[in-house]
This record gives sequence, structure tokens and C-alpha cells, in this order.
Amino acid sequence: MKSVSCIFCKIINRELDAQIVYEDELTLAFRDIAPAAPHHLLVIPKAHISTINEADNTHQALLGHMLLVAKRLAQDENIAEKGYRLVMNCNSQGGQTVFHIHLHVIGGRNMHWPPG
Ligand code: DGP
Repeated sequence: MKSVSCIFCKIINRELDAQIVYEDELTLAFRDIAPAAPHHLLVIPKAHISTINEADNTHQALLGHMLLVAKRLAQDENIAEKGYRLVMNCNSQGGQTVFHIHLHVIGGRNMHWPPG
């Protein structure tokens, strides 16, 4: 199910431009418009799930698939060996600003811990 007002659904439907780097039947990946590091991709499900709180057991394979897509993209971007970070923010205190779940794949520089 798509949400008409969701910007990530619009990217999936090609109603909004993005630098798409990967697509399959379940997911889409594209470059973040405001990169937080030299490499910053977003992996999203084609199904509209607004936050990880809305995910349930029917999404188990999809969520695992997103992680494997992220790993593959890190390899494609040549950041896998040095290291990278996978992040999914949830709701306002978690820093989520787009309410269609997405896995950030961030790399190309040293990461800090704890995150801000
Ligand atoms: P989050 O704060 O976790 O919800 O991350 C949302 C990310 O989405 C943020 O890093 C910026 C990115 N973003 C927002 N709007 C667009 C857009 O229209 N295109 C692209 N490529 N990225 C976007």
C-alpha cells in the first residue's frame, strides 16, 4: 500500500527525482539528499511502513532483505572493508523526519559513538 503524500513513495513511483542506485521487487535504494558522510544511501521498502513501530511478523523477510541490500550496497560503494554504519531512526526523539522506514547506509569517514 502506498501513501500519496509520502515523499519516499513518490520516489518509488518516479514522481520525485532521486539518484537511484538499486532496485528490486521489494526495495529501492538512493542517495540521501543531505549526505551526512561521503557515502550516504537510503534503503527503503516499496511497501509503505511509516515507522519501525508499525512493522510486524509479516515484514520479517522484508526487513532482513533490507539489511542484505544495505550490505551489498556497502560493498558496491567500496566502504564495506573499512566499515560503515546502518541506522534506522524511529519517531521524533529517534530523529526520524521521513515517515516511511529507511535504513541509512553511511560511510567514508570515521563514525562517532554515541551518536548525537
Ligand atoms: P530520517 O531523519 O532518519 O527520517 O532521514 C531522512 C533522510 O531522508 C534525511 O537524511 C534526508 C533524506 N531525504 C529527505 N527528503 C529527501 C528527498 O526528497 N530525496 C532524497 N534523496 N533524500 C531525502
